[in-house]
This record gives sequence, structure tokens and C-alpha cells, in this order.
Amino acid sequence: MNSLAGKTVFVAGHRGLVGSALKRRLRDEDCEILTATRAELDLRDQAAVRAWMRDRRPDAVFLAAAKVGGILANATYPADFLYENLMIEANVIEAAFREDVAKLLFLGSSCIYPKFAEQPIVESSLLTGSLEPTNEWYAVAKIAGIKLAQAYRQQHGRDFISAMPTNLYGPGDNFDLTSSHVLPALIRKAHEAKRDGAKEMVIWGTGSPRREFLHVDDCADACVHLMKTYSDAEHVNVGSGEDIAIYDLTRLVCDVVGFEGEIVRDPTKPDGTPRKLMSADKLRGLGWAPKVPLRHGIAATYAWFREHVADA
Ligand code: GFB
Repeated sequence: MNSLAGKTVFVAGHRGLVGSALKRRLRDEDCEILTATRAELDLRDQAAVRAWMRDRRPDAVFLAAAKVGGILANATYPADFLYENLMIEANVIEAAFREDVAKLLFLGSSCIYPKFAEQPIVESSLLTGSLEPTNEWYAVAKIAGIKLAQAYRQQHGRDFISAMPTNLYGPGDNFDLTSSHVLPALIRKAHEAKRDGAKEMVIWGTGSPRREFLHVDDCADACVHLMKTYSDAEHVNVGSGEDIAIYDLTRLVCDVVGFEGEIVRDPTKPDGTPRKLMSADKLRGLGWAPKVPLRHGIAATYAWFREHVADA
């Protein structure tokens, strides 16, 4: 599938961070975008997914629907993270097989890799060591998704591929402090600390873990690139190729937001995996590179937060 022009393309999870970015990106592709709200289609319901797919018969599927959350949400709701993600991916992939969907891209996460994987993490590190306990439930579900795509390729010759994005951020993210990922949490905390004239803002853990961040518009662009150019069993890392310590990220966010107070660490909160920088070599070799610099992406996300959350 080297072009999406004239095709019908189902974006599963179009209201999420990645799905909404995919919808924006696909407007340039001259394709018909299919979506379904949760009220219209519960992706955990096998019969409903089969019926929907039989009715719509898309040419291509971006499987961006998932139960997601930050380090605390993952550790607090292990059953939801494992069960819901297994159901969503099994139902969509199996229905795509039955209805002869020509191409499917499954989206996973960099947490699929072993906790102490050698850095930068190459794709072949999958299943070479134990997972990080704070997100193993989510990781196991995402590994199952990769394997499902591979299994349908191997047994039925289907062109199902997988992309593994790093920590993503951007407009439409979840800014709820109990369930969000770190970057939206820091934006909110710095904004509120500045607004309230606070002397300090608190970050979770030691601040020393390192994370790799990619703007979600870059991720969507990479996914479209893979949909059009990649056809193989192995998943592909989707990242920026650079990481940053959480403490330094906090300083950067504070700088963008304009909060000049103290940054205080809360060591009672988990650090999670010490580092998860993925190798970007494979995707670069496929002719794709990110465009959004981290500082610029944070500033744009902060502007979105102010308009849609803080000042709304
Ligand atoms: O983004 P995050 O929640 O998840 O946290 P992971 C990243 C790091 O930021 C951790 C620290 O070391 C957190 O302790 N951190 C500091 C904070 N302050 C905060 C804060 O206010 N909120 C949050 N959330 N973190 C997730 C996985 O892991 O990454 C998911 O749980 C998924 O399964 C996702 O894979 C991409 O990067 O540790």
C-alpha cells in the first residue's frame, strides 16, 4: 500500500492522543477516514467489532485505541490495562483478518522492552529480559498485540505491521494529575504553581530516570510513512533518538511556562524504569526523521493546555 489516496482508512481510537493526531495527518492523504466513538462501537466487544468491520470493510486500519496512562495509573489498574488492551487488539486484528483488510498498523509502546535492556534499545531486544513491574501488565498486552500481527502475517499472509512509539506528548493529551504521563503533568504543575505564586512544585520520584519524548504529530507522520512503505514482521521503533532526565525536563517545562520556583522531588513516588531510549536506526533507515524539537513541542502543547484546559 504505497498510497492511501482513494482508500477507506479506519482510525481506531480517534479521540485519543495518537488517534486524533492520525486524523489530522490523514487529511493530507486524500483518503476517507472512518471513525467510531465508544458509544457507537465498544472495541472490547468482539461481536460488535466483527459486525462493524463487516459493514464498513476498510482498506486500512490504524489500531491506535488503547487503555493508557502514566506510571501510577498503570500500577493502580493492572487488570484494566491488561484485559482492555488484550480485548481491543484481539478483536480488531481478528476482524481485520476476516474482512480482508489490506493493511493494518498496530501501535504498541516502548515499555515492551526489558527493564534493563541495553541502550539505545534495538527492536531485537524484545523478550530478552524481565519487564519493568510498574507497567508489565500494559507491556504484556502490547507484546501480545505485536505477536498477533506477526501470527496473522505468518499463518495467513496478512500485511499487518507494528510500530512502537516512545513517550508521546502533544495537543489533546490527558492532563489529569493522577492518571497522566509525566509531560502533561509537569505542564499542569508548573502552570498552577506560577498562577498561585507557589514557591515550589513537586515532581514524582528522584528525577533521575531518563525518558525519550516525541511529539504526537511526528508519531502520526511516522505511522503514515510506515503504513505506506513498510511490510515486515518485526515491529519498528518510533522515537526521537534523544532522551532527557526527568529533572532536566522539569527545568525545561518551567522555563517554557515561566515558573521560577524550586523543584522538589517526592521519593515516595515510583521512578519506574531507569532509562528507555530506543534506537531510531531502523526508522531512519526507512527514510523518516522527526521534525518537532522538544522545546518547541512543549511550548505548543502548553499553548493548547491553556486554551483547552486551564482557561477553558
Ligand atoms: O510518564 P510516566 O508516568 O510513565 O513517568 P513511564 C515517567 C517518569 O516521570 C517517572 C516521573 O520516573 C515518574 O516518576 N514523574 C515525575 C512523573 N513527576 C511526575 C508526575 O507528576 N506525573 C507522572 N506521571 N510522572 C509509562 C508506562 O511509563 O510510559 C506506560 O507506565 C507507557 O505503560 C508510557 O509505556 C509510555 O515513562 O514511567
